[in-house]
Amino acid sequence: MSQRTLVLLKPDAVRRGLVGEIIGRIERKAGWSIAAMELRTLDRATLEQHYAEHEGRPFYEPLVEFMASGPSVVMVVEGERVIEGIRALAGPTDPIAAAPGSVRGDFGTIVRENLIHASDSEESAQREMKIFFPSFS
Ligand code: RTP
Ligand code: MG
Repeated sequence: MSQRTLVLLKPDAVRRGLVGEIIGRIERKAGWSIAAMELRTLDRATLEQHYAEHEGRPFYEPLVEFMASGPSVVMVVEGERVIEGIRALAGPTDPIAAAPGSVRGDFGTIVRENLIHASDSEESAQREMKIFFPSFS
């Protein structure tokens, strides 16, 4: 079943020069393709919408600040089971708990600066694609 998902390569991935590495992993998955992509510094309003579910949690403010601290790569990726697939390619939220072979397991240590975001369900993908690519359908 072909799907679309919203992927962010976070400011730490851009700063550390890991964009090519991560996009390469996505591109090499059979049948997946990049449907939209842009280098963009995210503003607070966009991030507040994106992370609304986390408002009020202790990590929310530092998260929004980090996510606005430099450019991110904002992408829509499409293909077979891509929603579950990119979550698997990313690994669990805490990079120390993430297995080697996953993006977070290979390159991350800090929970906040965990390199990549990917929508966690069909519903989140629809919501997040609208936030980041309002004119894209
Ligand atoms: P994401 O939404 O970014 O794909 O990550 P996720 O589902 O794996 O994690 P989630 O629980 O939705 O948290 C969103 C992002 O907030 C940062 N975070 N920091 N305890 C902490 O310091 C903490 N917990 C979460 C991470 O950047 C996480 O990806
Ligand atoms: Mg999440």
